[in-house]
Amino acid sequence: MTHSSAKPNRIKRILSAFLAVLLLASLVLPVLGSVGEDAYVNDDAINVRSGPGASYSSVQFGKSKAIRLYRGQYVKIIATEKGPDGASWYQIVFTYNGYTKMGYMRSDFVTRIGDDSAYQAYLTEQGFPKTYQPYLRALHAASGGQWTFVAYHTGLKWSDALENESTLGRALIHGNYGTALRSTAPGAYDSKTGQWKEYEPDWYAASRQTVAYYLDPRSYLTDGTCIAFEQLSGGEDVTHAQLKKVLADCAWATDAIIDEFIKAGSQEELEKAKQTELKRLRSEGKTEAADRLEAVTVSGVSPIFLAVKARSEIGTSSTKNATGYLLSDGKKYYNFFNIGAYGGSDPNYNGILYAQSKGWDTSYKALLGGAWFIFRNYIEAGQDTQYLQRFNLTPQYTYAYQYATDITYAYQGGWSTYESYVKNGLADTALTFSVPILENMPAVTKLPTSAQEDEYTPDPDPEPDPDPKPDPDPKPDPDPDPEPPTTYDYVSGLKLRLSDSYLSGFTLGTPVKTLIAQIKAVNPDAAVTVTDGSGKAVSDSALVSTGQVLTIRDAAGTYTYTCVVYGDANGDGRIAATDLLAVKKHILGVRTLTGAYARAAQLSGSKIAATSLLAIKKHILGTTPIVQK
Ligand SMILES: [Ca+2]
Repeated sequence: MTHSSAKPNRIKRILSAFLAVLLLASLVLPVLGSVGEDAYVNDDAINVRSGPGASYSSVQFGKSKAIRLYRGQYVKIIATEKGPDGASWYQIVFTYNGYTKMGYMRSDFVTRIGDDSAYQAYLTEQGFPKTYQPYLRALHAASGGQWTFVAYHTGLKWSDALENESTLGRALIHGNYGTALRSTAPGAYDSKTGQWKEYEPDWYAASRQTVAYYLDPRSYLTDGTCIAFEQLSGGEDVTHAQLKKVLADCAWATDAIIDEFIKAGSQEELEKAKQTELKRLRSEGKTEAADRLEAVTVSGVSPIFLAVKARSEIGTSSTKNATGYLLSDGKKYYNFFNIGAYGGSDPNYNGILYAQSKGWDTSYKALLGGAWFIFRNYIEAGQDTQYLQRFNLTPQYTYAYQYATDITYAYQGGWSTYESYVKNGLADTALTFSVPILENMPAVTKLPTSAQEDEYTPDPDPEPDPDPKPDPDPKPDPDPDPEPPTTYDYVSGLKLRLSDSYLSGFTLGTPVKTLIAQIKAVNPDAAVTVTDGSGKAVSDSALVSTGQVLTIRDAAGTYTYTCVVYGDANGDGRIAATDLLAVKKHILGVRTLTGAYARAAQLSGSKIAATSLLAIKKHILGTTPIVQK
């Protein structure tokens, strides 16, 4: 008896040593540690269920947000099960905001990567660390091989970059993101009063962990957000047919103009623009500026980037910005990028006056002038991706000349560019991505959360425990069969609309006290609070506004919603000229609208563009009121 048990024990010891090594390996990056098949999600916004079927609840992030995965997301298939619907479901492990999660997805939304050893060899040759590679393989495969990833070795130490980028005041996070992402460092937070310092209205210092998450290039590699790494320079091989697709729904995009976009983005033409500019500076005696410009190496500007920018600036309808705006000097002027179009009662007209001052009296002059402006403002210093514009990891002016303090700038920019590509059938266009690599990076970075986030840990012990220890102190259930509390559907009761955690459909100009009364009419026992974006309670007489957080507590639970009033981009509950200004600033890239505020400005489809401005104008003029959908 005693002898016979010796051998299995020894095997078990060896096995557990082996498993300990496996477990250690899994601590490095749990998704990679799991045993399974490499695969990717092949479509956008796919639900992840807690069991093999659509009737199972969604897997949550932050205990409130249903996780959806997008095309190109790397997943590991660890099992296959039949659902009650007869469909086959995969049990998958994946990374979400840096956390390892597990759930089920219907098998037709998941594609196995298969044998891509040649591509893996390419990634290794590029010098991509192991922790980047699964994500890049998934994105590459999901694009049908159209997306090319090139390593950008910054030579910078991760710890130095993080130190610099998290300098207090250099990285801000909007109030919508909740306090978990804010810095509690002295100066940013007063622990005596519990007050956060507002660096700008409703903008707070981001914590070091928040900065780490957004600085980490891998955070952008789970889906189309990776467009933050799209190279804005180059693009010499973009064809007329490809660009025609980008501008397909633009009434102003004639074949001639499409060719002009391609020409205006070329290095050769931009070199000419540089010489013209040099001549002007020298003739004006601006020697210093001319000398600085002389030293600039000109690269091409991707025509796709130019086209996407133009369509977001001037929209898709026929516009005089593209067909020529006749001024009193008898000439027509053009402005495809709304350069100089701000201020006054008619910003667009100011843009035309700017075009006149630059002599843009043909469409091509305006395109080349615009491309030159974009080159100088976006690409010149080597900051030729949205990511590098936010985090200047280039050798020139490292950590300086960053385009935004918003820590999510590149993340949001990458995602919204992806959305516009998808909308225009461009997701499978040949694109080149320059992905930064830092030295001594941590295995993983995670977006901070307000509560402990549940994570999946691969089971290191495939053997079932033969002798499970009984629960040492089983607590008697005090009430074995409690009456479940009534669940109220406040959203339908109030005829509102819930999308993600955003609540909309309020009648414009509803006072907060009226909203509270309406909720109490559904359930008199509900406790209701409404706070502004910074967490301060709002007065009863305030209007229901974009960015307000509505919390309803009842016996069944706590429901938290962020309010969206369409057209109210600045969050005062009214639709007025100040909202036009907020949207304009967003479009110009001066001040990015995020969260509820961004939603409030999405008045036609999912983008914020000239059409949003027009809709707000029409509302203010009383011609077409904005619908609270
Ligand atoms: Ca407003």
